[in-house]
Amino acid sequence: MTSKRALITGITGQDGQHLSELLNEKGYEVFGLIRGQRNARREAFVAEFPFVHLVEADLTDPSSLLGALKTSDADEVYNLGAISHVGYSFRNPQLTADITAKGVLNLLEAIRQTGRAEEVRFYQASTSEMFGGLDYNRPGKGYNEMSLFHPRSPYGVAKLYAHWIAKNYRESYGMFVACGILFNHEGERRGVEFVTRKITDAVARIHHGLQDHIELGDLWPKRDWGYAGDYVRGMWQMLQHDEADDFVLATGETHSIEEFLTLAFEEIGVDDWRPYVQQNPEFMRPAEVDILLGDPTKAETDLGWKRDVDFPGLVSRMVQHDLKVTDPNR
Ligand code: NAP
Ligand code: F7E
Repeated sequence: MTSKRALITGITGQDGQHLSELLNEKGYEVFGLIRGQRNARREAFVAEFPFVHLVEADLTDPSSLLGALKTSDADEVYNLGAISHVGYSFRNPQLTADITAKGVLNLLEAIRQTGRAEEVRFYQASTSEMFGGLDYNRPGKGYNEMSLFHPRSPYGVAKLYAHWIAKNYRESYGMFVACGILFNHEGERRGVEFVTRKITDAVARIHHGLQDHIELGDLWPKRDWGYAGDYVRGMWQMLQHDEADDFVLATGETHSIEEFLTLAFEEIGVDDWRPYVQQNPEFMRPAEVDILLGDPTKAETDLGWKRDVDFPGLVSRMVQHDLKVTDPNR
């Protein structure tokens, strides 16, 4: 057990919830940054995570960040807050730049202003979206920490700024800054605006007779999909490492949305998903990331990180969870 204190931005999001749970189990005093004068997720969050101290702040408001850092007096800061939806970032590019890119600068500067920059360990949530899916780096082998970047969305571009400013503060001010370059990770806490949860939620509702089809965008893109619970463990491991560094977390496998649909519908005994799926251009993007495949060798070797949940296991647990929460008889 530890007596450490951690501050998490993005506490109400998928990873913030998993990380709160993990750090609480490890004995941390957990502080979570919550934004908005009446955050719609606050009540449910407090009910599920009563041990988290919520502090009001916003990544776009520097003085509120300084206040949150002072209140929490954190040893470890996990910056998970962001506009994280790629499609939304095309429709809100400036907001995405303000929060996902400049918000990180605001937070790093606020840490410097506390005078504890050399004591605080900082985690930046970088992403495989920085690679952009153009397979000219290491064809067939998967992206690693040395691969070239070519972001294909306002989200990816904002995250690339965030990644480099975080590295710059590591190099310039001797701060312990770790950047986790995480490939897609999903689970029961994933928002329904993301394709995996949208599918598992719809499959469950179709099974219960609550809806008859699902509308999706492109079905051919491939992603390296893991389980969020495994990935937040990697975030924590990065901050316990003796050196601040960058690490890819991925499964080393890539699967199309069609493969995800196949497994999800099989879970409710449906062999052919096609009659239930309609394509809608509304869910297509101006530029698509065709394929993402990651190589987690460095994290496995240097951190001893290992993922436990495989692709069929991930789809199954998500569908089973959604069958329960959408059951009209429960
Ligand atoms: P998520 O579920 O979308 O959560 C995003 C969080 O950011 C929410 O708690 C949201 O709070 C918060 N937020 C948004 N704007 C904010 C602002 N102005 N100030 C403070 N907080 C703000 O994302 P996630 O899947 O947990 O991902 C966590 C982080 O990892 C994100 O930075 C994401 O970009 C990155 N990432 C995710 C993946 C993945 O596959 N999940 C992969 C690589 C990297 P509200 O409740 O107020 O909206
Ligand atoms: O899309 C396609 C879509 O929105 C996956 C974020 O966590 O992971 C996530 O970004 C794929 C894309 O995730 C729909 O075009 C088809 O090819 O679930 P997604 P994402 O864009 O990969 C990365 C690593 C992050 O860092 C991000 O924060 O699915 N797709 N039809 C659809 N996607 C959505 N959302 N909705 C559809 O109806």
